[in-house]
Amino acid sequence: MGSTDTIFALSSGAPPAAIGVIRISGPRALEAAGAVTTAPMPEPRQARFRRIVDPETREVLDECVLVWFPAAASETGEDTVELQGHGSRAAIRAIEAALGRLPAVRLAEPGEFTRRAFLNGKTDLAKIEGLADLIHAETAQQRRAAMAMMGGALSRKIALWSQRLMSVSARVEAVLNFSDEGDVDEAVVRAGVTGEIGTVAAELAAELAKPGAERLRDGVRVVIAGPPNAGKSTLLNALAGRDAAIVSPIAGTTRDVIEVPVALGGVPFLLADTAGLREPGGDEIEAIGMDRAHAMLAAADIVLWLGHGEELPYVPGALMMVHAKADLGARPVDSGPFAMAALPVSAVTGEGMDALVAALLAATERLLPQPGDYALSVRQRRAMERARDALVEGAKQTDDILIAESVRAALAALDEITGRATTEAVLDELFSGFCIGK
Ligand SMILES: Nc1nc2c(ncn2[C@@H]2O[C@H](COP(=O)(O)OP(=O)(O)OP(=O)(O)O)[C@@H](O)[C@H]2O)c(=O)[nH]1
Ligand SMILES: [Mg+2]
Repeated sequence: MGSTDTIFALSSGAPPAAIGVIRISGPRALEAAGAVTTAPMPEPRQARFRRIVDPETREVLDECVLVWFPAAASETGEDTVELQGHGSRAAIRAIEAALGRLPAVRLAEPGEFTRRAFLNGKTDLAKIEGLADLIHAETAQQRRAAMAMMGGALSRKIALWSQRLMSVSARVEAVLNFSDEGDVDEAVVRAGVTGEIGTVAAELAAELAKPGAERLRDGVRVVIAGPPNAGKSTLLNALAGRDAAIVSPIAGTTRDVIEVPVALGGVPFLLADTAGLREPGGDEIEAIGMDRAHAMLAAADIVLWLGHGEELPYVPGALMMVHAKADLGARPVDSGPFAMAALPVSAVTGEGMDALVAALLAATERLLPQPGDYALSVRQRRAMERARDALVEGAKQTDDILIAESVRAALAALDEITGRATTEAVLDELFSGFCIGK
């Protein structure tokens, strides 16, 4: 499977659909498109109506709008043709079979179009990760962060850090090469170099301290907990907008953890309903359910506690006291170390629900990237950590050779983020997560 193969794939969504776009990319893209259509190729980037035919039988398989993009200005950096036909399963299967019979033309592997764009210098890995996130974005917040990454916000910062480190490198080399000639004041250069290395290390550390992409991708973990019958499942259902959990007047209804992803105010949340917590004494299943509830509390970003303060177990995450069933009347104010105003909420009348959602959104501010900012993926974070560590080490060194070595290591780690330095294995891993046709 040489990279000079011409590849094709359905790039639009799964058929049946109103339209189905088959993309062909590679040195034989024009030839292949010509073989399965009737009239000559239109001018580049001009949309023209064409019939798609079987090259052997000349049977008409579909009708389409054909556009071709010459290599210099195409997305993949190769000649690319788009056949924008109908999203018919049978038509697409027939067209794909016809294309697949042409010599040196084959079905694309997952992410292969994007991989070619990367290899042809059309984009970098950070932008590609942004693109992948955009495709999978389900909430407004995810979309904004993905757009920032895809638009090159991180790539630009990496480029600036790299430039500064390269200039540091040049200064260190100058000391190394010309120190015996007496025209370089070694001490001054070395102090400047150490200062700049420390500054970049601090900037990388600040970047790493920002919220990562995990919560943006998986949702902020909100655990609803409290004593049995407090109204936890009813509250989960009200927030989720559907009857995800069973509700009943019987204390001990919920046994297992019920997780529901939901977008509130454009922010992704993963809500979890848990078994009511009370003194042991119930059956074995209830005991297991309570163990699970405790495990969820330990991993929660935010806990909605529907009981009194005195009943509250230790929670490491943010805590919000909720006075559920507020329609049934006020409740006595908590006393003691956990005294904290409880938000009155009724899942039945809707009272306090808007305030609860607003409080949840406010609590996510330190957990999610700021609107318009990107979030680092685990891969990007690891590389950036290595760059920071190398610089922290470098700033401690007095030997010029070791300083130069640290800066080189940091530069190499930063290059991994954009893919200037990367391995086949990293690319395979990254692109395997893409769909065919992307
Ligand atoms: N009036 C009123 N009743 C409510 C409200 N929320 C829940 N209830 C009722 O309280 C009872 C218990 O509700 P659930 O949501 O099952 O309570 P839970 O905390 O999940 O209970 P367990 O799963 O047993 O721990 C049900 O009969 C609900 O209809 C509310 O806001 N107002
Ligand atoms: Mg319940």
